[in-house]
Amino acid sequence: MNLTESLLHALKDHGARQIFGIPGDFALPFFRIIEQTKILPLYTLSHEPAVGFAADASARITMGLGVAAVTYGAGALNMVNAVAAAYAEKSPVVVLSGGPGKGESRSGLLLHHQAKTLDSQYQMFKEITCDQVRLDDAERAPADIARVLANCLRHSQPVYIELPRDMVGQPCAAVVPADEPAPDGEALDACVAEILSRLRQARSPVLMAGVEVRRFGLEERVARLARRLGLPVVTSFMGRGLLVEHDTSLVGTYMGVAGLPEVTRLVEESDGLFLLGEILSDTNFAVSETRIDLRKTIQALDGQVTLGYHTYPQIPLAALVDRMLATAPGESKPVPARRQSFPSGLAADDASISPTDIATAVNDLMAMHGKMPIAADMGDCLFTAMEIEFTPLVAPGYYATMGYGVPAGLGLQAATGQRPLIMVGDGAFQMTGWELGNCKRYGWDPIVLLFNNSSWEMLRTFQPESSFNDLGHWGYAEMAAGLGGHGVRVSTRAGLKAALDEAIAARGQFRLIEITLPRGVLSATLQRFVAGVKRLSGAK
Ligand code: S1T
Ligand code: MG
Repeated sequence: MNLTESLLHALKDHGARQIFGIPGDFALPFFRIIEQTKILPLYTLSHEPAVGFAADASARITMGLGVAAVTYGAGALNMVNAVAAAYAEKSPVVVLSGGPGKGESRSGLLLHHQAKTLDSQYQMFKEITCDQVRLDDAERAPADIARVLANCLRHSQPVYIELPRDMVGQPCAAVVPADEPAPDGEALDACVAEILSRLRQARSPVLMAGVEVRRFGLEERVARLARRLGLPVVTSFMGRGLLVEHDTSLVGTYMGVAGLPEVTRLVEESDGLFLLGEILSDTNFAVSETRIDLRKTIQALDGQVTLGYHTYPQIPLAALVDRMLATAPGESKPVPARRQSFPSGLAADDASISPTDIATAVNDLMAMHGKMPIAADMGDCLFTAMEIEFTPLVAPGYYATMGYGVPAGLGLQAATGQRPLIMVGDGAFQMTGWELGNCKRYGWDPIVLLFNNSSWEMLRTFQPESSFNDLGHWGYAEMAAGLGGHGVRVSTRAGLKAALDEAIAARGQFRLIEITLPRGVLSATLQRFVAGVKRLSGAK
């Protein structure tokens, strides 16, 4: 077996199911082996940011490893933003970059794709990955690969693997997965006892399920734990889409002043807020109506548990949940059903369309035809997604990069085979929407809802005097055919409903529905968010 085959088998053994990539001369040798061995299917896309976003989404939706294969320099550095997003949002993406061979640095010439030194790329990726390796020694390679992939899964964060092009065919032993160190049993018991006692004493305990719950495949167990403890469950903005397929008392999404008042009150008045795998970010907590005193919460994140002023180190989330299930009293307790309600029953009339009408139309569609997984970009489309029935959702809810939606939808369909709904603004579509041109080759057929307000509307909402937020009119619907899909533009609610009914009935090509939104019309959720941010900041 050669080094590349050993790496590919290891990726598959650690949960990778496909590779997204764009080759280059530094990567052609290992792309050839990927294609010839078929150990993992390869999907090439058109621009490396999309490769990173698709790999990220595939990891999130399958709770496995995402793999992004690129060439050295221009390819890998083109993907830095997508890998940074995966790092910030704890998505286990493996960056596989081709690299110069050993002898090339001795030529005395600067290499093409080289920025500063030949090691610069490796150093840059150190900032946005939890482990890195250059596979320049076939003897050491199996142990190095085992360590890096174990860290990718243990920390649920990206890792960087550089494959010098003169190493790809070197004979190499198989990779033996690294052992997972067991946590300290006594510390785990003490931690669980303290958490359970804190929750029992609380008048109004609440469980907030964060992204780590999904990343570590714990949704079913957490749903069981919530029932066992009789806890109402909420998610944060970033955690939206979690637990939706599990029987739990999922109340809604906490968004502070931008969320539903009953959910905001439940969280902010709780005297036992249990943050399980939740990232403490501004998009999740900065718009709190009343400042939540995080020192009074129970926080389990990044492999440790903090209660008040003390921390239990080395407490992996899975071990914590399992030990809590083993320790908590037997029967499930009844939890009052307080499920969030969502808009439905769109009036199919000639009125213009608002983002909340889009959510209503999607809720009607899913009520009739079943749930669809959603990939959402950054923009009002993501706030609108909060008004859609609970369904699996991949979105950059914290790092908040644009360009994520379309590639993430492609990654979602490649990884699961399910037809996704993609929600994307016109500004974000201009960045990576063209990746839809790859659907035909791979038989992907997402339904794409393009929120066209001809504007960077989120920015205009905060700075209306700037005309640079105007994006003008692009004929997105007309472009769809040229990209191998079907496009239609709608500007009334009747038109939107008809377009969705037609799209859901047609399979085999992507369906782009360009939705004309009147300038300044925002989703109900974004309106509350903007009003809340302005009120909290004292702005007019
Ligand atoms: N570039 C990238 C890659 N990501 C970003 N988040 C931004 C810039 C800044 C930014 C926003 S929201 C926004 C920009 C440019 C406008 C989005 O426009 P569009 O996709 O049309 O959606 P909508 O019209 O609903 O706003 C965030 C705040 O940083
Ligand atoms: Mg826009």
